[in-house]
Amino acid sequence: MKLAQKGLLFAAATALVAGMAVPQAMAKTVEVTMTAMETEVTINNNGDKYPAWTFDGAIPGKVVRVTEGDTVDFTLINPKKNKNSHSMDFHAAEVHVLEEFAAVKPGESKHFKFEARRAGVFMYHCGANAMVEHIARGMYGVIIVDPKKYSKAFPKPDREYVLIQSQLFPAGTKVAEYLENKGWTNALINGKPFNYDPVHDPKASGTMLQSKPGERVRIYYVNANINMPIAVHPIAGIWDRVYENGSPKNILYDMQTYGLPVASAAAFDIVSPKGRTTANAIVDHTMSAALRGAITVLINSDKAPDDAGKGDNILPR
Ligand SMILES: [Cu+2]
Repeated sequence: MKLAQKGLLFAAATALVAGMAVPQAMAKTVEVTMTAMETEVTINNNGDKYPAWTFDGAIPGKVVRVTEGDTVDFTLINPKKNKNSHSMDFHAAEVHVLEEFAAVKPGESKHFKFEARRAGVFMYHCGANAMVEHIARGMYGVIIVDPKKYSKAFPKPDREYVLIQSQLFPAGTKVAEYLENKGWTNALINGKPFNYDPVHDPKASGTMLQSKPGERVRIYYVNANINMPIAVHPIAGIWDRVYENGSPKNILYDMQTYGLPVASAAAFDIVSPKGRTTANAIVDHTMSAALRGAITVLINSDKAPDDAGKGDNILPR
């Protein structure tokens, strides 16, 4: 064998040992289309209606999920029948605020792409003028950017849930009133007060969050409030880990309460005791928010269905 061939063989063997020859998950392009809809939605467990502004007709908008390195190919449609301009501001994007995030008039649409370069959990929202009103009326959601690889420090969880908290102001609230934090009536979790808490609201749908004893449950918690930070605490539990901004690089251990400023998000891991049924109440320990709706029940029981907290069920509607 010639020396050059030997060298090539050696290089190939070294690459295999170093793991270089193992194909990595290819970065992909993920097409996402949303339609701005000014429409009535059901805003509580009593069935009351609210004149919302939404992405695709629901509060919050759909969960966007990609892997670090993927390209998001996004289109926003603003139908002619709408009265207002709308826009999209992905907190996971690094672009030009006046270009990609520009407002789109009724009857027009906008297309842009960005590479989701950083793993984490990021809010998205409409940023059209007056932004405060567009967020308050429901135009927000979450984009989860999964890391390329899970690890011991950032393990793949057994179940996952998205909880997006926001403030409900009465229909007709003026911009100045939003800015003064005046008149808000409820804390919404995924669009309704006590959405998953039949203890505090017997009319709650009953879709509590569920897991089996001993499982690792990861909660992606987003602060879509207008004015208030959130104190995220699992009553009768301790956060095994909190990943600030949802990043595998930012890990805190054994936390009781963790604060989320407005427009931020984090991933919270909880692992329930094995061998018995337990329940946690995941609250915003800011009492003015908790008692207005920011309480969510997580039941840890052998009866948890296998598909709860997986796939499309991470945001129960
Ligand atoms: Cu809008």
